[in-house]
Amino acid sequence: MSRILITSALPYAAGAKHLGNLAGSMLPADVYARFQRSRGRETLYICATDEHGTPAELAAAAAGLPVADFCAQAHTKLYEIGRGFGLSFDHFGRSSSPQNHRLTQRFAQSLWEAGFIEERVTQQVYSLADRRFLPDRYVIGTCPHCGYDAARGDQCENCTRVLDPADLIHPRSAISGSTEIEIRDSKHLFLRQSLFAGKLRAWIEGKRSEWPNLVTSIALKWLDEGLQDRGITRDLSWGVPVNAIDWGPDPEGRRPDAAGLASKVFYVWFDAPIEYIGATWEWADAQAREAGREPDDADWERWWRAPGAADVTYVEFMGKDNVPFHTVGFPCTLFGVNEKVDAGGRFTPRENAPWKLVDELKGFNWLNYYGGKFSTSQKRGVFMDQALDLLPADYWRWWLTANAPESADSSFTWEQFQDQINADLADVLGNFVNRICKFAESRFEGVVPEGGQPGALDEKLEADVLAKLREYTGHMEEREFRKATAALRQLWVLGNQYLTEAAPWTAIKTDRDRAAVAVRYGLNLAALFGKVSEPFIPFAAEKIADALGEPYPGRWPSLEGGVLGTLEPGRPVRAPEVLFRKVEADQVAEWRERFGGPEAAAEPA
Ligand code: B3M
Ligand code: ZN
Repeated sequence: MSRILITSALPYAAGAKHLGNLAGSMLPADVYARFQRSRGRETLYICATDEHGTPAELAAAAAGLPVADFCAQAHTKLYEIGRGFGLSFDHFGRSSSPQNHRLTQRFAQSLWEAGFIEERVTQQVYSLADRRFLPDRYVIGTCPHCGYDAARGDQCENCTRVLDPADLIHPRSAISGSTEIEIRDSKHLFLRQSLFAGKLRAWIEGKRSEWPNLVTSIALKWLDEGLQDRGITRDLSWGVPVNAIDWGPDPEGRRPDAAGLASKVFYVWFDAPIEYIGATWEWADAQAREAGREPDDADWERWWRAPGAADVTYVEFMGKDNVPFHTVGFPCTLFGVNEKVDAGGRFTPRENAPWKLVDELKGFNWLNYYGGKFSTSQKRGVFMDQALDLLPADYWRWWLTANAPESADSSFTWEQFQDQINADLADVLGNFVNRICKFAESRFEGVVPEGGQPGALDEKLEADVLAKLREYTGHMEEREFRKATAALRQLWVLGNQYLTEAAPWTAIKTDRDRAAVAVRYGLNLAALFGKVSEPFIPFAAEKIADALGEPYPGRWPSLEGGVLGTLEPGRPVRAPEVLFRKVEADQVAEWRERFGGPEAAAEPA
């Protein structure tokens, strides 16, 4: 049986995450991880904070904190919010960890020695007042196209045109406002991605039938536009330092200019995906520490390197904006450390054990808020920390996966949220579990009843449930979350229909055995619902398991049959506390007021 390695895009340490971020990466990854664990597969779900680069520096400066302290705080906060949502990370790491520093440097060194990195001199903006190079977006000035006077060096927010800092009229530093800036030469390392264009295309073409169309079409579009070599270093102080590397010669005997590269760090998009591996290393080290043994590289390498990782299926989850970096950028890094190139441009595998590339990539479109964008600056839409103050995690988890932006963008509206939560969770699932457990409590002394013979209705139920369960499981294996939640809802509906038809409350008046059969089947249905709903609504699933004396988290039922026979007669059961409360109209009115409604979304982002 294969092992499952799962990663979700690493949230930037900077700033709050809105529900769209959750819906397009961490939440579906968690749902899938819970499903695979319950199926009995050895599963590792890895995530981390992405702590380097300009966004973290800018956010730390805005908060008036040293960037390292800022990131440490942001990491803790994001981890806690994640736990609040029930995200079952096996490890939630930090891209600033020593393990990621080591790996990033080691990969760069290896790429250099294989001939895949080149040194180039580039022109960068230098601020005399700040005594530092300025990243493009730290330079502001007047847009040459529309005259907007606070355009950033990478893009004009007003007319959206992509800019170069040199295009700006009256350029100045965004840090100090100083106009004393000049263009200076700066040495940088470039990953020769263009060498891999053919190899990448063949690899992605091979994934066309497996990966969502969204993902392969984004990747192929990038390749069609021509694969550019990519600068992998930056003139910043916060990040993985370049100068700590003990460079060996490249195939032509050259070494990088160490002095010219001092005081530079790797580009955040170079080190961030490497942190998937780095965080696995962090996890293995933490495991060893807990067990009181010496860390062993084999513990994390078995997830990432052949031959140990031959039975690993690696699945990535992310929003569509991250797809190019995972289908082009990171694979180029990994191709490069797995191979070398000769003078004729031919690739040969290296002697060392190759690193694993992604097997399945699940990409998502945008979740919008009333058809407009979620916006931190405009305070439009709900952010992760706020959401948990309003309602328990399961409500959000259910709605966000049932409406996952899989084949197109989708929109959150309070009205639709209310309707769907009330219909699916309160009326269908919650009501079912409550009704059957209460009835067992009041009429069968709170135990699973004995006696009676199943008849045609019960047998039909069993067959219908099994068929639906197979369908549902298939969608889960395929990571089709909308289809999966629809099938799960239909499964719950089968339970309600059965209870209505079997009507134990009527049967008990004339035929106690008949009522006993119906209650026994009903309780077994409730236990089954708890088990198979756990990936989406883990908190409610635990309450159901507790009420029915079942282990939590449970094992996925066998698809061979016998799915309604797990609760033995005589076992004590009780009704759980209310599983889901209805979302009320006055709550919706209040939240619309507070977070914005359709009128807010109509304003430009
Ligand atoms: N932090 C971008 C984002 O949060 C980035 C993902 C990194 S995945 C290696 O959208
Ligand atoms: Zn403009």
